[in-house]
Amino acid sequence: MNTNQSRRGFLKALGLASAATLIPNVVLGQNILKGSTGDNVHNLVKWKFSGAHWGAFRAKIAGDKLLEVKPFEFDQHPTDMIYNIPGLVYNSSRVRYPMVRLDWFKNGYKSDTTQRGDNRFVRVTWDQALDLVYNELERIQTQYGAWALHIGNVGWRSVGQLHSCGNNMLRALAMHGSGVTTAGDYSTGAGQTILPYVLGSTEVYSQGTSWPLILDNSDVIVFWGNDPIKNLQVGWNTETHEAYAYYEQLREKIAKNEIQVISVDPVKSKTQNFLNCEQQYVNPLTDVALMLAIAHTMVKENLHDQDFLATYTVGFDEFEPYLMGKTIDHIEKTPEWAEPICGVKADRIRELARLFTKGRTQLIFGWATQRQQHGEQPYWMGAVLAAMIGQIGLPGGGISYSHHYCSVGVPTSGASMPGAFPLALDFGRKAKYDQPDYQGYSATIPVARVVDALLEPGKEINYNGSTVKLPPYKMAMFSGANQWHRQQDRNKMKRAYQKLETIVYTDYNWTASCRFADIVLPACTPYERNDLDIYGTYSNRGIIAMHKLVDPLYHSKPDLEIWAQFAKRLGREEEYRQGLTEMEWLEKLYNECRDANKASGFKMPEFAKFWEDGYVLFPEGPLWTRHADFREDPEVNALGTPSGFIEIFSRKIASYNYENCKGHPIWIEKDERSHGGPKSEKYPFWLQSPHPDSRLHSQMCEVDSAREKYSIAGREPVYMNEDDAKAKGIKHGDVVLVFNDRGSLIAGANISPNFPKGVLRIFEGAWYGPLNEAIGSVDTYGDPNTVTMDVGTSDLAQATSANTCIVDIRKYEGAAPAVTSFGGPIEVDPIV
Ligand SMILES: Nc1nc2c(c(=O)[nH]1)N[C@H]1C(S)=C(S)[C@@H](COP(=O)(O)OP(=O)(O)OC[C@H]3O[C@@H](n4cnc5c(=O)[nH]c(N)nc54)[C@H](O)[C@@H]3O)O[C@H]1N2
Ligand SMILES: Nc1nc2c(c(=O)[nH]1)N[C@H]1C(S)=C(S)[C@@H](COP(=O)(O)OP(=O)(O)OC[C@H]3O[C@@H](n4cnc5c(=O)[nH]c(N)nc54)[C@H](O)[C@@H]3O)O[C@H]1N2
Ligand SMILES: [Mo]
Repeated sequence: MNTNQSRRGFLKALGLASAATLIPNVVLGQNILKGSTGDNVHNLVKWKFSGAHWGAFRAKIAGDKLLEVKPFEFDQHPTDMIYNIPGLVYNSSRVRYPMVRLDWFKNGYKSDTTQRGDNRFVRVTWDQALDLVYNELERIQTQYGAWALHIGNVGWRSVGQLHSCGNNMLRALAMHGSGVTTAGDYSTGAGQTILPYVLGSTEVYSQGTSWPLILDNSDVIVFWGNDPIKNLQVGWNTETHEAYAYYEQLREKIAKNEIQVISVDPVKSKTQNFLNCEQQYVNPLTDVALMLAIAHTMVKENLHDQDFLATYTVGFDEFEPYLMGKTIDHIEKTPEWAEPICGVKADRIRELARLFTKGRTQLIFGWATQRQQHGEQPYWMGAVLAAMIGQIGLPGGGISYSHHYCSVGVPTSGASMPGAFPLALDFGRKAKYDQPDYQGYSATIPVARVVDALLEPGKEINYNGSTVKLPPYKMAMFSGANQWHRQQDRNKMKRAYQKLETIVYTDYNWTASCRFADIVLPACTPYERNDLDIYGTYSNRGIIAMHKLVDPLYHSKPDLEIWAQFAKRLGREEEYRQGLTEMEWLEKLYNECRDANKASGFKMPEFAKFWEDGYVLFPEGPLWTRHADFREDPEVNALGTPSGFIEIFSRKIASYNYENCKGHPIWIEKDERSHGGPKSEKYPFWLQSPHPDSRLHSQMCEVDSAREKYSIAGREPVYMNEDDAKAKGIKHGDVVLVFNDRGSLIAGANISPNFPKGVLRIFEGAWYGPLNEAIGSVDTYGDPNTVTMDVGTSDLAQATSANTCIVDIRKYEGAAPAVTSFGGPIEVDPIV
């Protein structure tokens, strides 16, 4: 089935293919929202509408019970993850009550912090818990000052513009005082820092060339360290999954030899298997060596586009001598030089150079190659390669860093999207503690360096051309993030967290982050409150109503309620809420959006109608080519770089004098690397920890029915190839130990032909389940960040290096300890 056509058919049936209109629910055949026709008057079965990272869906409710969900009919490529939602709501790992860690309950901020992680907690009332949080924040602001409060970066929270838990916590904290915040994120820390110097924007969070133009114009598409078929399942906002239709068309074109697609990846990815395309194996972490040698061949064989380089770029003349072995390391970057590093035969490297310059070539990078030590380099070198090919700004040519994300490449509707609950203070209002004195410490630190701040307080580090002085913060507040999943090196974290006096977590799930906190506040899930969301993060395809499906379970509350109760302690509850109820807020956000759209010709129904229907959809916008305006006129449409051109050499970066990020891209050996790299004699396997196929990070790991499908012997799978397994005496289904000097974890062996020799995979987000609170204790479930390395990518971005990690593996001898990750805290009575 050509699903793109059927999607268009669907739009057409709704009168949307050409003009902006509303969608009456009845067009769908029957009034699905009103329950099935067989219901008798006492039947309480209802269908409601909602959205999630996994897509929009309808939910069947009987009484106050969520029974099942089915994907919204518009979604032609729903992910199976959507079916986990009832299991997410009804889960034994839910945070049920406000909880305080036993020793913190007894001794407050002077507690024995070596007990953190023992999972013993005391149940308290909401008033007790919020008083404790409030009093601690008072103490921190008065005893120390703003530098002592760390306000954790908000992670993948849930969708919903009103209850967005990050905005709610940040707004409430902003009413109270200031704290240390973070810069960058775990996803693209290196990419979003380097690319503004090179291409003038972060590129990673940008709309990309429309898929129809790529499909019509590309001769060669290269997915470089990129697995879109796996990663397009989720979106930052409610995901439409529209991009999948284009991958189906691409698969057909590959079968007909109309487009050649190469996946440059050490692993046979889900995308490669889906498209049935070529794989270009490369040794892990060595892409820059491969790219340099491709560039070298282009120069040697005069294949590079010198007109493009002269017109649109600066600095090739400083880069070329490096390529030719005349500067820095004085090594010529020949294919023969690269072969032993990257594991690609010299002749094949030359072939790739010829192939990339023969017809129209679209490079499409994923984000994993920048989530490694020196992760700035592959991104910069990718841009240099694309500049040498000379097709940046042409449809189906040039470089993209975002097509694997949130249906980038599906044209943007152009409609305005609803705003969100404000995270800042209203105009003219001030915080209670309004004069932050950071005592010489930095008020903002790079997000991945938050553990270093605790272990090396006062240390000055380089960061993107400036100096950051790490504050030895005393208290940390988190919401909508799972720190004990996303941050690297658990045992380092254990050591560091002992220095913290108080940690407050707000979540609906009892993750390891709650286990290692002192005060835990139970949020409800997004399915237990009313909200609305953007449908299609980049396509802005529509607006989704998120009906409350069931009442909040146990003592959990919507984030907005939690922080409104906190604001009450400041005497600012009304101000916090701006005097509006939940439904009044939704109506306001909707109506503001409706007014904005009226002006640009996008019609939206009255709020009540939208709320009953569950959605508004907008027609697809015009096709678009990234960087086309720059190509057309590089003077008028200059890039945001210092020169306005593509910077192959950056004077600015060169002026920082960083050893690990120089004025142009270079090959730098890693601290540790498999396949003959440093330390590989001791730890021969590369452990990659990409994004899970069956979860969103740590979200849904708690869902037992989902875990049953992929776990091995009750543990997170570690994927490996047959030969490696044989050599280690490991069989499919065995319980194994993965270890290095940083730590060890128990996992279940999954033998798979997708993995080459020397490569192991454990998906990130596996719930950390330490045997006990002691530093060094084994992780019983299989969290890869038990063994990953916590160092900055370089002095430039100081981003996460999660993918630079080598380990060894062996069969687990004897009975493995039970998994401790799931099922919530050990509730204790402080009196006994
Ligand atoms: N080894 C390794 N580590 C990685 C990565 C990797 O590739 N390898 N990737 C990194 C990347 S790119 C990312 S983005 C991060 C992701 O890291 P996180 O964003 O921390 O990951 P999530 O598991 O999505 O955590 C979101 C948390 O918010 C909670 N939550 C959801 N909805 C709500 C709500 O409504 N209210 C409240 N209060 N809480 C809610 C969830 O229960 C969950 O605990 O991980 C990073 N870590
Ligand atoms: N299903 C699902 N989708 C998601 C997410 C999720 O948790 N689950 N998370 C979302 C988020 S927050 C993000 S940041 C994105 C992440 O998007 P990415 O960072 O692009 O995705 P990853 O899955 O980490 O890795 C993609 C591919 O890179 C390859 N790779 C790793 N290292 C190297 C290398 O050194 N060289 C080469 N050539 N290839 C390498 C891996 O083998 C893998 O096939 O995904 C988003 N999509
Ligand atoms: Mo991410």
